[in-house]
Amino acid sequence: MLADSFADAIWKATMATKSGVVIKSVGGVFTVMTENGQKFVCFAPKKLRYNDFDVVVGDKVKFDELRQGKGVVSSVLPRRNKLTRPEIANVDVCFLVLACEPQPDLYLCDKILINCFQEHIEPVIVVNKMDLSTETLRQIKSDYDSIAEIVGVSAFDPSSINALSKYLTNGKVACFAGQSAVGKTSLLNALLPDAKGETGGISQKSGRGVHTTRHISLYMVGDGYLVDTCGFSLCELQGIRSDELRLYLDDFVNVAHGCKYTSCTHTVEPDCAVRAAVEKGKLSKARYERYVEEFNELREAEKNQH
Ligand SMILES: Nc1nc2c(ncn2[C@@H]2O[C@H](COP(=O)(O)OP(=O)(O)O)[C@@H](O)[C@H]2O)c(=O)[nH]1
Ligand SMILES: [Mg+2]
Ligand SMILES: [Zn+2]
Repeated sequence: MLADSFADAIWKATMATKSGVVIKSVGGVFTVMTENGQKFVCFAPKKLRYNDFDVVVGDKVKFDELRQGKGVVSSVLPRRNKLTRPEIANVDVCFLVLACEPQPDLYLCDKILINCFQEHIEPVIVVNKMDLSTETLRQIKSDYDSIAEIVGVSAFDPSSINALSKYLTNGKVACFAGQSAVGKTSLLNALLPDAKGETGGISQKSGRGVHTTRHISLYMVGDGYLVDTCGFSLCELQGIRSDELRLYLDDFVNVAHGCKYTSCTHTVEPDCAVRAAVEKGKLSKARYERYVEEFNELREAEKNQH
């Protein structure tokens, strides 16, 4: 209920309740798209917008329709997840972009995969710039084949981009993440000719990421939505303790039941099944080494906090 007055009650009784996805948010005005593609300009009453429940892009909401394409948000449905940079809810898929140049930063790649796992986001590793070299795709496949789906594309080859469209179904929301200059904006522009972002990685004018000054929006692509800003918060590990890092590596979890200790961190403990699998070549040695480095980094940071 929005208001208690009699006039409001009558007014409310004449409205239709609809549901949709918030595709844009500017200064408390939300654009909500319904399943059949209709857009409504909505506002949300203050009491809905408390704490974490402030309405954000990606939220699935119910709203009461007013006249002329306007509406009032009446409830926000439970979220699958919420990213902070950019602020966006209910991300289903992350296109983790890599390329032959700049050289892949696999530490970053692992961090993004860990965050995806934690946030219940399906990662898809996208090896871009296949027009320059196919070697990176081969390497990434040997390291990550069992961990995520991997597709090779070139932002300059529209037919290869179609491989990404198949993840944009059933209203799923996808975002891009990855290091600078791998071609995230180029891929976005190839998929979304209307939402021209600036390519080249760093804005010439401000020297900062070009996306920081823009409002984020969702764009309908096929049957799903694409976020027009990269998922920066997926690039940093936040709130993960060193001793739980192991739980976010799917391929490690699969063999860890064989470790002598259930709390095994796979670093120094005896009878460790993960280390044994690495030695036998069943788990990627390089990925294991990155894990140990990440583990030690988190441990150091924890020590310094105390
Ligand atoms: N050869 C080649 N160059 C690309 C491709 N995609 C992007 N680039 C170039 O890589 C540079 C960085 O691209 P950009 O989209 O700005 O990367 P971002 O920093 O990840 O957003 C630009 O000069 C692009 O033209 C590709 O598929 N092939
Ligand atoms: Mg960019
Ligand atoms: Zn172990």
